[in-house]
Amino acid sequence: MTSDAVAFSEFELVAERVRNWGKWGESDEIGALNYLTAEGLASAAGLVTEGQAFPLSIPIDSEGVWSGNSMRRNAIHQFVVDGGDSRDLGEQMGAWPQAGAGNQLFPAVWGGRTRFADDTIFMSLQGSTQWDALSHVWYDEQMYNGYAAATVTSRGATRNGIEKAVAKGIAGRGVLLDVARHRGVQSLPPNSPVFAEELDEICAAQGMAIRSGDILLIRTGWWSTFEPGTDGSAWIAGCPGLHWSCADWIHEHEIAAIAADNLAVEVASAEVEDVFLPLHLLCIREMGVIFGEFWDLDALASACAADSRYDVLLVAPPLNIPGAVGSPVTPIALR
Ligand code: UVW
Repeated sequence: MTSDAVAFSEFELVAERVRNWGKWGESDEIGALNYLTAEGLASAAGLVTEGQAFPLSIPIDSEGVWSGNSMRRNAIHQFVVDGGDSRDLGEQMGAWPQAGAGNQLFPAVWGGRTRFADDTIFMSLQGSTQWDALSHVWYDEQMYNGYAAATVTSRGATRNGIEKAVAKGIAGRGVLLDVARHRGVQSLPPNSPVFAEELDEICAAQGMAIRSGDILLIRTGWWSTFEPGTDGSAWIAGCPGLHWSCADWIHEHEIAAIAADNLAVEVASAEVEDVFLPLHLLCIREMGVIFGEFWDLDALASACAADSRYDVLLVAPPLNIPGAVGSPVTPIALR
């Protein structure tokens, strides 16, 4: 935390101002996704005029940013049936004395011509291109809409789980705000904050008016600075992004969700006394605005800059993992 960190009491004033608890009913569990409407989606579908599709996900593999991190791990991807197995596993399995009824599949299938491969993955749900669920963060034992933190149990989140966002369906108008291009840099420098005034400047420069229900795509350029072999810890600690004071701007514009090409959407350096990731708390806990992290926005940004059109149809469904506090996603921007 920097020495000029503001007092928690100042943060609390903002928190009270932007809190959306009860706005969509006492039992609401999707927060600002309520801003996504049928009209908004139909209108966003009209943005698909060029026939271009941009997948916005980073690779899920062992070369990610979490090397040396004890909380999150890079993905472990392993094969259950591979190409060598597909040649002679049937014969070998048939010879195994411990082959049970389930394993009889192998000799049965391998007796014919059909072959297949199968694989499995072990990964941190927060470790790659993802959505944070509304149950991902909290303070003072309460999360979005006043639910008790204790409802996030070792069996999963019984409130605000990612499956609630799945049921809503995350699709609508995505608006790219290209901060890096606006500043004329490949990437913002480490720990560079983005303030609301700059968001307004970018909207004006890009000719964009933000509407209720928009999903913001914030490009800092930070993802483009990561390569396999990069010191993940330094990369994580240096993440530039939105300053927590953007909370009022996000609230006033009725943003449905925010995704960025960095670790945390917000700048990594804490600037509020006793609070780690203050914008997470203001958006996810107070407003019910979910965050998307590690989104690769570079190819989309080039296409948007080429024809000066920065809005897209965004389709970004989380995986249907009941009780999960986040989910991997391969978002698609269509234009
Ligand atoms: C934390 O690091 C707590 O959250 P996120 O992965 O959303 O940045």
